Amino acid sequence: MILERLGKELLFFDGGMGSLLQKRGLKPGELPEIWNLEHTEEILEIHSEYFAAGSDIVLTNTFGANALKFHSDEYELEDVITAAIVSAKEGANFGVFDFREVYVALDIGPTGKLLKPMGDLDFEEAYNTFKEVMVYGEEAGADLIHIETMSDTYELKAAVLAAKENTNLPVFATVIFDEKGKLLTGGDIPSVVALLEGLRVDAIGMNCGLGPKQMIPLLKELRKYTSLPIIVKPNAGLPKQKDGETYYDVTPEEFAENLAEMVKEGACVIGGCCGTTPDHIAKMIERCRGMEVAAPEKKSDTLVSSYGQAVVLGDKPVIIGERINPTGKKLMKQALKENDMDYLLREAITQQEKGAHILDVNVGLPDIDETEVMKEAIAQIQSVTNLPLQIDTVDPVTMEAAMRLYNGKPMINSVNGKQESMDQVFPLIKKYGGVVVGLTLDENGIPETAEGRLEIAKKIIEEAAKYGIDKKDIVIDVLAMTISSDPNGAKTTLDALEMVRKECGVRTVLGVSNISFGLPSRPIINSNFYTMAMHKGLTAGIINPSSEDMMKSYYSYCALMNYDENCEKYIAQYANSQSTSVASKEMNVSLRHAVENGLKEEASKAAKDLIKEKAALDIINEELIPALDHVGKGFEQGTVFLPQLLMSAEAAKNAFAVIKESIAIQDTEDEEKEKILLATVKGDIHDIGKNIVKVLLENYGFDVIDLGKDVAPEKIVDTAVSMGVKLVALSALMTTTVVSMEDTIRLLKEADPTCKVMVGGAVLSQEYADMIGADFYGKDAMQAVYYAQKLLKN
Ligand code: B12
Repeated sequence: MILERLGKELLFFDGGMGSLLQKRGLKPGELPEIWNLEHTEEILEIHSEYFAAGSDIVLTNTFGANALKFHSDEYELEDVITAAIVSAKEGANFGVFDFREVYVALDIGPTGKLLKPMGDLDFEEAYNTFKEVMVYGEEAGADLIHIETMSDTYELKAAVLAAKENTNLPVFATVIFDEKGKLLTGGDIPSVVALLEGLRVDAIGMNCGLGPKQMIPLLKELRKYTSLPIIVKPNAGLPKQKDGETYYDVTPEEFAENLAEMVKEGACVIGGCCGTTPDHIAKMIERCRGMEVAAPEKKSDTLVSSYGQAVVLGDKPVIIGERINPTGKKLMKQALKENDMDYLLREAITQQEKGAHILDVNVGLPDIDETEVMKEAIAQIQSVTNLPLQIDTVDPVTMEAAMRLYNGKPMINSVNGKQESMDQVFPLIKKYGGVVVGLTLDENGIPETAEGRLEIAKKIIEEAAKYGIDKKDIVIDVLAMTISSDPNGAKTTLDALEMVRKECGVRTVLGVSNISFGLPSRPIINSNFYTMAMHKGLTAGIINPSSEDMMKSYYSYCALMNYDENCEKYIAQYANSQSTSVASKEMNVSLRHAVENGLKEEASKAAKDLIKEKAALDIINEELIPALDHVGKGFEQGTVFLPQLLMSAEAAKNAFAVIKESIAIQDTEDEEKEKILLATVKGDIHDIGKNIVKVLLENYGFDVIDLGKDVAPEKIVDTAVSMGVKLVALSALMTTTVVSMEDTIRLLKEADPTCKVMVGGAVLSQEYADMIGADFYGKDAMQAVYYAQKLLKN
């Protein structure tokens, strides 16, 4: 069994497959997996070469073998996968000359589609896609599942769940990081660790994207957080281009040396990805065989995560925003009843802006479908904020539905000392991962003494251990009882906090505001109690981050206890503040704010308000474009990630839909309209600007034939010629797609030298436009109209 060896001895993977197939004649565009059936001998030969080089584990040729990527009229997916496994097994017969035990890993790559809300692939559809492949793979005899090259935590979660729920095979998972240690969708190393450890994979690591040298710092960081055996499968260096072809230039010797370094840094399953060959692997094994492996070290960090970041519940206190909860909040109740998700999103963003680290989400109301509303709330809140969430519900069905859908490792509120509660909640934590809040109450209610609460805390921790849930994944809530009815309430809670922290060695959480129920000026009591609680060891206070008093407690506590280096946060917060209390006003969201934060409904509303006082074009130029520029810059600097970029784009589109309505088509005459062909060029899916150009041109009486985005040069040329168009308008927003704009212009001019081309889009300039042979460059949509009028209306 591979699991018995994993982490105890060095295990060797194989190397690249794609480039070896290309050498053997795989054509561009041809599906490599078809070779499992049509060129079985070649596949078998590659596997046997890797086995002969010394690999312990080889990956099947199934990277793209899933229903979303693999389309063939001739072959069934099941046959492709079965053949892949048979070839890999056969490869061992030809390549293994000693009597070592070797393994065939079913290779699982990404589906090639983006999951909602970034793309249109549903989470469960992704899950089912992986499930199908994995079930075939296990049937055909795979020894383990290796999920690799994942760049989105959500897709990764779908794949791991599919493996865990439908097979009995060990699961290895590796992701693709950039040099800063970030996934495409923004996830960092701790967030990947939190997710994968929560889902209980057997080994974790990284592959592809980088060469071994660039991976070493990331490996160190990974080792700091993970308790699992670490896999590294770097490329043979960073990709280089020559004559339009990609190549990698790290030699087998250098690769071997670098990988030995990685073993010293803690990797215990090693292999290669793109550009590596049996020679690289042979040299690597020669160099590393016999090296001692660093046993995986158990870490005790309490981590919760979202798709983009992890929050450590450690010595420094963290804030859990309490506002998304109907209890005692009339407006929130109404919003939940009316399914007004934007209200929730606004609360989410406000709390983030005010300094919350985690957001509590509780939608429990008697007369709503809690499960459905919770699912929607989680999905929507995760699309506007990357703060980790606390799923707060007493209903196990809602809890499971939310945990399944959640992108990351959530905090779960809650379990308690009642047997029934533990029986329901712990299996869910074991399966999906999460940090669970344990309330110190049981069948006999809430103990009046601190000792009584400590006993329940111990019971919860012991029971969790039976499921293999480590105490680092439990935070205890010793419960704050209101002092107006229980005079010893605060003291008992504070004592219990201290005992639990010291005797159980776990982190703690507390809903702070309950303490003052029934008293006047509650923030005074709350904030003082909050400070006392932090001093007794409260890790996470569930508070209202918009409360000035609570935040003062928080920032001053952190400054006083040296959790705020050089009092930086404190100074930033209060250096210029004169006022002592600012009444929290209902936030009036500006269009810029709505677009920057990806609030769709708010963006339409703000646009509706603005259009009453401002001209459409001014709104576009002064609000929409600057807002998108702002997120674009953040994206470039690595502070904004694709999901947020996407939500901003959606919000901008919503606003534009409103603005568009207000631009009444002026032209009513029946005259024959001049045709203009419009498209965003091949490879480019940015179409917001193009759509603005379209509306303005139509508004000025032109007949716009809109071919959409990502349009091939041939299609543009064919349409222009067949429809006798005299002006073509092209949009491109990326440096990489200006090339296809150039191709399009060249082909157009060949087909019809009289046809004029105007171009635009953020990356273009007059110089660029001249260089690629355009007739006109317009820096904004209005310029498109002026040029069209000059050309066609004279
Ligand atoms: C919104 C957005 C997205 C949205 C697009 C949604 C959509 N349906 O359009 C999403 C999230 C999908 C997206 C995806 C990606 N994006 Co993007 N995106 C942006 C962003 C933030 C805003 C673009 C925008 O809509 N601006 C507002 C409109 C109104 O402006 P505009 O298009 O320039 O149009 C105006 C004028 O230029 C002109 N105009 C436009 N077309 C034409 C045509 C003619 C004929 C004329 C005369 C005038 C004209 O008129 C318009 C109105 O005045 C920009 C950053 C930025 N500030 O530009 C990045 C940006 C363009 N994206 C970028 C990147 C890298 C990507 C991705 C590759 C990210 C990824 N890793 O997957 C993918 C690309 C996928 C692909 N193959 O195309 C980079 C490009 C870098 C570069 N220089 O090459 C940018 C610059 C961000 C950055 N700074 O890194 N993106």
